[in-house]
Amino acid sequence: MKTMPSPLAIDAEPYPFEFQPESCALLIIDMQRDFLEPGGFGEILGNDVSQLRRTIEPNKKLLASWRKKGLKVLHTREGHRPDLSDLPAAKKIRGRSATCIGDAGPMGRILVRGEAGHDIIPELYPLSIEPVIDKPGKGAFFATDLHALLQNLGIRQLVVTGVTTEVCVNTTVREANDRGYDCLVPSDCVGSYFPEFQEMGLKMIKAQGGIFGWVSHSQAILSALETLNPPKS
Ligand code: C5J
Repeated sequence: MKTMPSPLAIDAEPYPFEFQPESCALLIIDMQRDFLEPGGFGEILGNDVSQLRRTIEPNKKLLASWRKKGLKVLHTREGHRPDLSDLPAAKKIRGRSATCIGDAGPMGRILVRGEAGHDIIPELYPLSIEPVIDKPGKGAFFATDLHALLQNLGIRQLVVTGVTTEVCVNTTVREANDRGYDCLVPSDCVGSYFPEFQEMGLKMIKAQGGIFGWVSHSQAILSALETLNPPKS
């Protein structure tokens, strides 16, 4: 009978996360040029992109180590079809901004699939074997095939990173939790334009005994990854 290897305990709050590498995927949320790069949609809206850019280096290190161990990686991008047929009117007009989704921006049409600003930043660019989930909403499970992919891959744990902490990361963690996944969020690999939302977004995940999941630091995950054997070729 095949036995599962015993899980590795990763230091986390509210208590250690029992990491099962072969059934755990790294899910990187919306590390898109329009959110992170100077001159993108995020900055046009008046946000300080440096609050998000500090997550690039820790994500790069985590991604490199994750790939080295041959573990599963998935990426998401928030955006819409070029004809905007999947963009609800409520989302288009929300915020009453002069420039909104679908309009011309500095990196092409804002949050439209295929445009430069919609793509993932070069520092974390997906490999061809890594699925990219194009999502029209904030949560990565809404109107996508993410759940089916994870089920087919035998995944039941997620390390969730990316932006923004209180919006797409939190929504995705909540959706994942309701579908039976255990989520671990490394605090230095998620970012918000607003420091107070960064703090509260993480607190909300780990509150009440880990109501939506666990919060840790990428170093704790890197240390656990170091103990794993390299993949069999
Ligand atoms: C937002 C996201 N904040 N990826 N998107 O609109 O969090």
